[in-house]
Formats: sequence, C-alpha cells, structure tokens
Amino acid sequence: MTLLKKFKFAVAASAVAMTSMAGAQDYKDEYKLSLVVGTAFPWGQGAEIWADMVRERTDGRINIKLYPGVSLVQGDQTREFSALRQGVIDMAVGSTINWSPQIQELNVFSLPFLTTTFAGTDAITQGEVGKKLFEIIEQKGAIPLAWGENGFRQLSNSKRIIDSPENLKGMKIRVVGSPLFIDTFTALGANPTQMSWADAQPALASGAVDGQENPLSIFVAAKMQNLEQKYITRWNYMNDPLVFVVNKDVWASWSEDDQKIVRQSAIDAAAKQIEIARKPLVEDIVEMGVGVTELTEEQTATFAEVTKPVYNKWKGRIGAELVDQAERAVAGAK
Ligand code: X2X
Repeated sequence: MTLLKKFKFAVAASAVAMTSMAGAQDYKDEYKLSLVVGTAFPWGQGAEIWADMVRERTDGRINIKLYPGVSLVQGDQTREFSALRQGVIDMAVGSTINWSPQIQELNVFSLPFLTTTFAGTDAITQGEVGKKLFEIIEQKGAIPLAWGENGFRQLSNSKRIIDSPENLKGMKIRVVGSPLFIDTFTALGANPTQMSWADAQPALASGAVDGQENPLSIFVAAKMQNLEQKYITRWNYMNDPLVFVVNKDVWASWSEDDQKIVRQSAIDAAAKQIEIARKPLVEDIVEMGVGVTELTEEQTATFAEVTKPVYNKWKGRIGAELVDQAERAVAGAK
C-alpha cells in the first residue's frame, strides 16, 4: 500500500468509527433522490451536482442516485412530498408547486404577478419568508436545506400570439397540480386542465391541449417547439423555486459531520443550479422559429388586474400575514 492509500484508509476508518460512536444506524448503500426532470434540464443538473459533491465530500459514505420523472411516485408529482415524508423517497429536489397540495403556504410563489424579477424572487426565498417556509416544511416532516429555481413560468401555445387576456379565450391550457392555477387561467378566460408533466407532453403533441406554462429552460430541454408550441408569451407571472430536501429519518441517521457536508453541498449546488437556470434562452428559442412576445408594462398590468381576484382569494388561504411579508420583501428589492 502506498502512503497516500494508507492515509485515505485511515481517514475512512475513523469516519466509520465516529458514525457508530454517535449511535447512528447503518448508512444505506444508496439514497433515492426524486425529481421531475433529468439532467438535460437545469433542475436535474442541480441535483446531479449535489449528488456528486456529497459523494466526493463524504468519501462515498453517502451515495445518492437520481430518480427523474418522479418515478418513485409513478410520475404523480403531486404525491412527491407525501412519499418523501413517508420514507419512500430519501431526498428530493422538488418544486414548491408540486408540494403545495400538502403545504398550502407554498402557494405563495404561484400568486400571479407577486413578483416579475429575480431580485424579487431572491428577496422572498433568501429573506424572512424563505426562512418561515423552511420552518413549515420541517414541521411537515422533512429537512429543507437550500432554495433552487425552476424559473419564471412563461406561456406557450400552438394557436396565436397572446398579449392580452382576450387572446386566451377558450384556449385549452395544461396546468400543474395546484388548484390555484385552475383559478388563474379560468380568470384569464382560458380552459385549463390539470395534468402531470408526463401526460402534458403527449397532450400537447396530439393537440388535446393548445398550450402550457413552464420556464424557458423546460421549453428548450423538452423541445416543445416539436410539441406544436409556436408562440411564447414572456410575462414572468410567477417564479417556481425548488427545494433541496432530505427525509427526516434519513437525516437523523447521518453523523453530524455528514449532515454538515450534505447541507453545505446543497447550498453550493443550489447556487450553481440557479445560475444555470437563469441563463438567457430567448435568442435560441427565436432561432428555432418560435415567436416570443415580450409584454409591455401596460400589457402585464392588464394580466395582473384580471387575475387580482384570484390573488386576493388565495392570499386568504395561504395566510395574509405571510403574503404581506412576501409583498414587503418584493417592494424592498426594487
Ligand atoms: O410539471 C411541470 O410543469 C414542471 C415540470 O414544471 C413541474 O414539475 C412544476
């Protein structure tokens, strides 16, 4: 054995000794990390960065495997948080939208036009509201470690340019799993249908639905130009943060040192993930032959006005105090 190898062996052996001294249960061979989309997307890249960092920094003690397509819950992304809580899932990089059926407060991000800027988003997630939401997630039985970002959700469709609510009249739009989205698109005059991400793609391809809303990074990686999506409206009506999270019992089974490593790696990976997710993509999309409509301030204000009753209704459900706090954070960011 070379000296270096001997040294590495000694370090590994002492880490094992420390773990058993702490009375922790045996580490699993593999930790299952759930996510909706894989490594072709910034979302999946963030999860991969996290998994690689943890493997390296724990000398392989914690080995994370990615399960994209929310395959651990048969593709039903609205059940991801329940499965995480129950231990069917060990870890996740999950969207606040998908967890909002179990955690009402996470709907705050889906309030239409709460903020249209990255500065506003950061003021919410990195401030008091973000802290409060992490406390709530922990009370619900999981350990949140860092905020990532799916991105500002933009509207796409196969039919026409949309720059006012009138253009949306009767249009069939696929929406995600929180009833707030049904309310928003109904208020805009559209005909929204809730379906999973897995079902959305064939539904767009066949024309069963005309349009959908998702960040541009999702549009590009899923090649939605090939799913009949010819028009995009860039309206930044909501940002969709991600949460890097660990099941409570799994967390408790790790030594304090390993917990520190996993937490710091989540913070580091999330920062990189957000950077990747914010890469501008409009030029690439225009080059594909997709029409991108940028709304004027006035046009955006019209969409915000029409959806204001939905905002107010859901503000009450989410908790007026929390939403007030988010509004103050956004105001302070400007
Ligand atoms: O289903 C979606 O639209 C997606 C991929 O963005 C989420 O999981 C929220």
